[in-house]
Amino acid sequence: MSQDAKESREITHPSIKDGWFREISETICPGQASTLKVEKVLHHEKSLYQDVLVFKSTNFGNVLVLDNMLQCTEANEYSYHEMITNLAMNSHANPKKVLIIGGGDGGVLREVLKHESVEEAWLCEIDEAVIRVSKEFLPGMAVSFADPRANLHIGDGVEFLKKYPNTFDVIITDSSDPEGPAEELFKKPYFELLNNSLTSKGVISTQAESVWLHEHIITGLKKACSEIFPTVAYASQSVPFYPAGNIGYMVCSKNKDVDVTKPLRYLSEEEEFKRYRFYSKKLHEASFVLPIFVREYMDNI
Ligand code: SPD
Repeated sequence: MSQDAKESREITHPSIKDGWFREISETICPGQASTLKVEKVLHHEKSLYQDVLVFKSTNFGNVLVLDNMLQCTEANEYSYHEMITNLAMNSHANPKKVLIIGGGDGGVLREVLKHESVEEAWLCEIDEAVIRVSKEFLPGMAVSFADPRANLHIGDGVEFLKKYPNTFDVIITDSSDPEGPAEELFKKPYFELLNNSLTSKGVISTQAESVWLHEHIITGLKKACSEIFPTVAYASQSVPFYPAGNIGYMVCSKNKDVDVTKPLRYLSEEEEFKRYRFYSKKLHEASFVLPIFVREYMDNI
């Protein structure tokens, strides 16, 4: 058997055909698909909650896929993790205690712990498999699990929140799509729990899908959040590895006097270049400027 034939036999997962991973979902991205060329499948398992796949791509490093939906590529993960983290962190004057729901790959945790004000960061992930494979195959993201300020809880986010009222300054929900284990994290009762677990001027951010594909999800989130929080704003930015090349973030605060579209804390441009590859004060502000077609369905909620 030729070397080429042997290598192509190693690639076995239903989402991979002819050496290409295809992200196909009739519910999350109907009628369109992202593809990435696969060099080697590194890991595949059915965890207690979902299908977990890690492959090495030819051009974008290692890639994490949950239930056939792409979560991040090593090469470009910073575009998402820096935004979802800093939109919330920099909308709080002094975040000391931070909670991440989901985010088992560690990317958000790494960004949270870059903030000197943080004394304790908790991460509540339902699926231990995500943490385990990320430590093995995505070490640049999972690096902060070793930080002494990091605390890990394997379990259900909803149950965790019920036990911690009035505790966290910032809560970031880094979930997968609203199907399977993450479904509850897009519903109003979840945001009521988040509100309850925040301290008096607490801030949340949550991954809020794409303006091009998910009007129904985004409007549902905005409606639910606006019924709970006095301050609600939606940011949208480009990201190379999610459907339509775009992802949004719902940012809410319990503080009615804060404008989350303008960071309360920011670095000098020189410091931004040292710390970040994507986020900046200017991008924070710009990401809340939405195209007309999005304002048409969002502004009146
Ligand atoms: N469409 C997929 C959106 C997934 C967002 N979260 C991914 C987890 C990365 N830390």
